[in-house]
Amino acid sequence: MSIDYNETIPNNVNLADDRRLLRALERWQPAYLKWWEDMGPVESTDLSVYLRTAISVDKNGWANYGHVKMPEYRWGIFLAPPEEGRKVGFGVHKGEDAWQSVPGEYRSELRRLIVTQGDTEPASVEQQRQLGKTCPSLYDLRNLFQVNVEEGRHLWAMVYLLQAYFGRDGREEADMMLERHAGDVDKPRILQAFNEQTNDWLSFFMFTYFQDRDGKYQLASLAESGFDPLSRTCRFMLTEEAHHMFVGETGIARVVQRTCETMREHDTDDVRRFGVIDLPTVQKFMNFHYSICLDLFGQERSTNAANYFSMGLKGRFQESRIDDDHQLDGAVYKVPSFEDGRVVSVEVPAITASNERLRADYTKDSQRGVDRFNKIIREYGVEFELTLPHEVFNRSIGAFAGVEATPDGAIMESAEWEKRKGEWLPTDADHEFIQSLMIPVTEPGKMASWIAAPRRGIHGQPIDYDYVRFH
Ligand code: BYC
Ligand code: FE
Ligand code: FE
Repeated sequence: MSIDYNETIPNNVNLADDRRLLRALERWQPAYLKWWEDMGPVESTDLSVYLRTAISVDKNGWANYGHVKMPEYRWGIFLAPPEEGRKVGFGVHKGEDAWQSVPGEYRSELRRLIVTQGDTEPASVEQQRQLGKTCPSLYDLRNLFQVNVEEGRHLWAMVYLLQAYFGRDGREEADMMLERHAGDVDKPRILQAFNEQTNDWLSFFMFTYFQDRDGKYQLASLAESGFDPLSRTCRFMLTEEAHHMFVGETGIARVVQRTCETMREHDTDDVRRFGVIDLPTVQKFMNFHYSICLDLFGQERSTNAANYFSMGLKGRFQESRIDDDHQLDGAVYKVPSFEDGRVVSVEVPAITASNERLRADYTKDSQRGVDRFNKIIREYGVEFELTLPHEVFNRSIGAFAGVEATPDGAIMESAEWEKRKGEWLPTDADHEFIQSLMIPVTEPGKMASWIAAPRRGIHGQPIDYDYVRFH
């Protein structure tokens, strides 16, 4: 049986004309579909979901809406349109023509970046696979699946690069993307935050708020790459990432709103008994997700990062808008460090500090949404402020790995941390409580007790639209 891949895989990379790539994809696609069936959203095979599918990169094509049977979703391969005469924007090759093929001397670094990026995409789908069973509404169920299919597409994007540009070892790496699994003891995903459990919807909203935002910042840095196909791929992925963060931000906002409503209505902050999530618990989940996401940026001082930058493979956030030489000759940057039991700030060569700089950009962006959550809380006249924990809190990578501290950054002994960490991170009892709220709501327009309705529906549809049809 022959499959018209040009038809089943929407693309703008001339797939039909590239026989070598087609053959690689012919091998990989069935394995991908098998993985989706085994490791993707549970019990989703028969569902018909109101999804957006990218069928081209222009304004009208990239967001095509309609009900789709989940396994028949058409995962496509899209690169943002080429920029005429694009140059390498930073590093030692600054000003040279951007590379249309892999520069031989940087092959392994480039492959490693693409593999690390690609690995996170299926990981997130695996982490979220149980959530469909406990959706708080059809609207949310649809958003979950939208995020999942797009993360699947992001895997396709990286697999395309590996198969099209890296020959045999690229094909092997593509196969391994489907062999590592989130939380697997023998073959875990590469980055730790992608091995954590995401088994409840509060975690899902925190994930899409914080972890997908790491995606935004990493993709933005890779979009600066001198390797043009990577740059173009990431630029297109970023258009999809915006929606994932929207799901996270509006999800947390709706939780906060529902809680504050209930606090006002009953004039109490003891709200768990009304089936809503108390704000201290929201704070604990925030502490957890934000801190594990800070780890995703790597070490504050990193020779890997310095190499990626000088080689022209991975830039800074919005590199071209930064007013400097883009080579960081003699430039310095302040990074946090832990010395004599104290957090201090030390000046290091800026080129080694690009992980830290990206993390700082990320923190600023994360804070903006938290400010909006606090605005909602204030509007209800509730006295409570959500905050991002200090960078030293609950870290496993970098200068603060192994250091114990409160969310305010007060250092403590590990014995005390063990005793008190339940004040700041979700405890088993907190997880149990959240799980007790995870009762599926599948009647169009209805919401679970713990979350407010969204302000509007999707793509002009009403909130009580049947976003997911069960057959
Ligand atoms: N966990 O020199 P360093 C997304 C390792 S999210 C475990 O600082 P580097 C998405 C590191 O590998 C975006 N290990 O590392 C979101 C190194 O190992 P070796 C994902 C870690 O390379 C939601 C050693 O520690 N994209 O798209 O400068 C849903 C030394 O570290 C971790 C990318 O990450 C960790 N957290 O920085 C779906 C972009 N951190 O060499 C999708 C590509 C570090 O000693 N990746 N290590 O064996 C990169 O740019 C870099 O690999 C990192 C790490 C920024 C992640
Ligand atoms: Fe992604
Ligand atoms: Fe994402």
